[in-house]
Amino acid sequence: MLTIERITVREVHLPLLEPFRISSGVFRERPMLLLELTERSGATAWSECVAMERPNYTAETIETAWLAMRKWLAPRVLGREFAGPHEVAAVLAENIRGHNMAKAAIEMGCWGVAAVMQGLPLTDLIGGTQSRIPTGVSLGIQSEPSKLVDRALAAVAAGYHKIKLKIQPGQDVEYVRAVREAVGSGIELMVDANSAYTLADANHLVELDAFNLIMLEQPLGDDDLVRHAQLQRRLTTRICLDESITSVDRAEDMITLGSGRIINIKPGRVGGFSASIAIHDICQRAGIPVWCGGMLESGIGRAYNVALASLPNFTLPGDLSPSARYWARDLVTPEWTMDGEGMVHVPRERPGIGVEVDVELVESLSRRTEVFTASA
Ligand code: OSB
Ligand code: MG
Repeated sequence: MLTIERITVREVHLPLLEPFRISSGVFRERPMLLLELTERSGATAWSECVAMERPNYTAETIETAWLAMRKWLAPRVLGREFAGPHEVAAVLAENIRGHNMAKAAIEMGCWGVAAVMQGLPLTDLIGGTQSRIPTGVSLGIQSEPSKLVDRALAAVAAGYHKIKLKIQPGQDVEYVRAVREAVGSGIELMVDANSAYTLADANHLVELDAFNLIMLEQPLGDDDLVRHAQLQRRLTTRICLDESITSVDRAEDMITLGSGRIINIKPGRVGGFSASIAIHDICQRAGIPVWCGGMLESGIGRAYNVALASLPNFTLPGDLSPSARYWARDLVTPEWTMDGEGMVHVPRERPGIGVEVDVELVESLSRRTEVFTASA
């Protein structure tokens, strides 16, 4: 049985070590919502809501997520008896459309609590099979190719298994060419457009086929599977969908339509672990590789991503960079690190998410806090 009696939500802002620019805007700091869930037994777990400050990645923001949690989602869950965390997603979905990141924060927190209660590391609770995950890095758009080359060379030296370059019209082919020439042919390179192109750019995007990229992530509209299928037919480079995959059905649609050949699974975007695991399973049966994307998470959200990425069909390196890539100081101990072979270790030393939250630090950074309880 699983009964959540209290959810504490806090808003924390973490300054990024350097600005991160994608086609739809620049992130200088990471405002985030952190949840602390308390179960009837007294067991607790932290989770993170990956909604951004502005609606430039998905429609959700930290404001809408807070509202959805207060008005609809927390009341739905609090005080309710679940047989286990696998039941939570369906209860949150019933007659509440969208708000996937808000739902995911609560749903994943329930998986975290269940792991604590069962005395298991989160990876074991969900059937993880990998103990180390190859790490990738996502490099933001730079003002000139040489700056991107410097960062890419540093990433190669650091041992990352995959280098992802953010692109947008005007900062694409020549940047990618410069990086490919600098790093050589043996490095796994990919690009991510965050929906910056249209089908009218197809001839231009075909030029990327020359650089042996492992994939082109989300070139077209976030809700556009049909044109992605048309574009995929013109490219030899595999399309990977990120923003477009918001549910299990959308993953099936991608496979049916041929809109892409790889999926970036971000648990927040699809509403949590249940949907993530279902998408993983469908893709495994269909021969579609998946990998775990990132949303500039703190060490709390990263713990869930690492556990998820331990499932067997996460066969490509994840955007699971070490804490020190993003923050002067992360919110967890130990911080997330990468070993000498560019791997992040799946923690199995303790039950739950595998890292301790620095509660004093979180409290000192909290700008607002709200407690939701069953009786409230
Ligand atoms: O598209 O994957 C993306 C960050 C913010 C919003 C969207 C994306 C990203 C990243 C960051 O690529 C990956 C990371 O967390 O390291
Ligand atoms: Mg992406």
